[in-house]
Amino acid sequence: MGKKISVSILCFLLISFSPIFVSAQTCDEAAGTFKPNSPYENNRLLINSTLAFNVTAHAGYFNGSIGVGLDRVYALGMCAPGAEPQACSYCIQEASDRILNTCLNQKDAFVWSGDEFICLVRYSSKSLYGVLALEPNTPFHNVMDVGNQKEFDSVWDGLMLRMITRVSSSVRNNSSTSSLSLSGKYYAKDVAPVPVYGNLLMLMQCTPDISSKDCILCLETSADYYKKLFHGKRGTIILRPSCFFRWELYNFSGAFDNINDPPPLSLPPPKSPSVANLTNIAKKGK
Ligand SMILES: *[C@@H]1O[C@H](CO)[C@@H](O)[C@H](O)[C@H]1NC(C)=O
Ligand SMILES: *[C@@H]1O[C@H](CO)[C@@H](O)[C@H](O)[C@H]1NC(C)=O
Ligand SMILES: *[C@@H]1O[C@H](CO)[C@@H](O)[C@H](O)[C@H]1NC(C)=O
Ligand SMILES: *[C@@H]1O[C@H](CO)[C@@H](O)[C@H](O)[C@H]1NC(C)=O
Ligand SMILES: *[C@@H]1O[C@H](CO)[C@@H](O)[C@H](O)[C@H]1NC(C)=O
Ligand SMILES: *[C@@H]1O[C@H](CO)[C@@H](O)[C@H](O)[C@H]1NC(C)=O
Ligand SMILES: CC(=O)N[C@H]1CO[C@H](CO)[C@@H](O)[C@@H]1O
Repeated sequence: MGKKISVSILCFLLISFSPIFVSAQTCDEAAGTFKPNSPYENNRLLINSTLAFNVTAHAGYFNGSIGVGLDRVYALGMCAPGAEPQACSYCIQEASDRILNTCLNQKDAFVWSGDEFICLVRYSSKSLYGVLALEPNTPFHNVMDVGNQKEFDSVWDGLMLRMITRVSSSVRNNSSTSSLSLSGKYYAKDVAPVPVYGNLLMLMQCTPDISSKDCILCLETSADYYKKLFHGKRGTIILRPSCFFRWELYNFSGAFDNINDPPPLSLPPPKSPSVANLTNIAKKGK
């Protein structure tokens, strides 16, 4: 397809406090550009000034647009389920602002951002609602390798398949999920014990507007991507406009503070990783 993509990354590895701030904004060069001071830019600025408010006002998920015709700007904002409104607002605001400051003239852009939890912001010249977007994708991987691949792979496959089935089953008990916002529709985090490393931790999320079939496709595409390109590495993050996929051998992003979905774990807590063991957030070549 040969899409041209530019990616810039901000990353802070706060080893002593363990949350790892991951943030990568992707400006989609293939989707067209706009001129400075154009109505498109103006509409984008308008959305930026209200998006954080609108996301928190809609319990963690909002999609909307401003403008007409070719100047119309669509946007989507989403926080991970359970995020406090204030933290959600901050995450969305920071992410939106960063898109505007980095993707200076690209009409389409997205960013997954955050430390304690993740949030997503997308801008586009086309309607985003219900449309699966696999590309552009932005992958990262740990530079370290896993030993004993066979045993590891079978745990990895089992966890991945279980989670994809669970995350995408939109048939949910309404009464038990009514307190969750839309953003929790396709969200799963889970842990499985692996030999040597202790725990394998995985986190997946799709935007709630796509179908469960598309959510499965998005996550499976990311799982396949890992297997084709980063098989044997000790951690992977794959960011796509419609879905987030990350797994690590350490407790990342505080995302695993309390795992409610599966039965309680009684596993040894993972040790704090060394720098070399963290998934390498390196700049992707243009
Ligand atoms: C986006 O909105 C926030 C909050 O209103 C503001 O502080 C920031 O400067 C805006 N970003 C740009 C690039 O205008
Ligand atoms: C956000 O909500 C405000 C009203 O509070 C509205 O005027 C604005 O257009 C909304 N933003 C978007 C992007 O729809
Ligand atoms: C959940 O509620 C929605 C409407 O609120 C309904 O359409 C859907 O069928 C319900 N799902 C289940 C599994 O009960
Ligand atoms: C839905 O969840 C409630 C509370 O957890 C439970 O009592 C009820 O039996 C569940 N209903 C179904 C159809 O699973
Ligand atoms: C990475 O972590 C493993 C345990 O998960 C440990 O045995 C190894 O020494 C660590 N590597 C480095 C370079 O610290
Ligand atoms: C993961 O890290 C968070 C924050 O550092 C901590 O509160 C939580 O107990 C940890 N979870 C596990 C399973 O170690
Ligand atoms: C939840 C929500 O706000 N959904 C809206 C997203 O945008 C489409 C149109 O672009 C609306 O139809 C949805 O209602």
